[in-house]
Amino acid sequence: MAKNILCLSGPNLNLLGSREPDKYGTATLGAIEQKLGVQAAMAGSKLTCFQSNSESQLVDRIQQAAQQSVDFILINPAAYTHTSVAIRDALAAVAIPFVEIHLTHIRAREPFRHRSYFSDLAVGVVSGLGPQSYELALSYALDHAGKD
Ligand code: CA2
Repeated sequence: MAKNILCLSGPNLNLLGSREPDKYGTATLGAIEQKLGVQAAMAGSKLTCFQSNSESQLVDRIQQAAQQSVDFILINPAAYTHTSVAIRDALAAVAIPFVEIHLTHIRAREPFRHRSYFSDLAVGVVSGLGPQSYELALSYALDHAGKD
């Protein structure tokens, strides 16, 4: 069955590939998303990607997902991981299963990055594997979305 998957990326991830490559790698978000698009298409599914620096836009996009029959969400909330009750509440409200993604290993970084407002609601968390964190999360979604 074709699956409808939404991939959300939070603040500053639009800078990927252009700043701090030692920490966040050299791949641009566009390149990561393009690869994910191919992976989804090869599985006969639809992937829509959205990045925003704005908390309210991410909340709005999650609310829209419920009207658009999105089966599964992949989300790298970026810095909002550690602060956003609003995005957490939106994900809880729409009740669409999601995987939390991080390029870096947040538990191995500064203590303020150890707390996530999302992990306990997520189906799972993929952290620390660079762009492969996105690919592995998508692979899970393609296998499990819509199955309950
Ligand atoms: O490891 C991740 O994916 C993070 O979600 C990335 C966030 C960070 O706040 C989280 O703790 C972990 C930061 C995204 C900023 O991305 C940049 C990319 C290139 C240059 C500067 C920032």
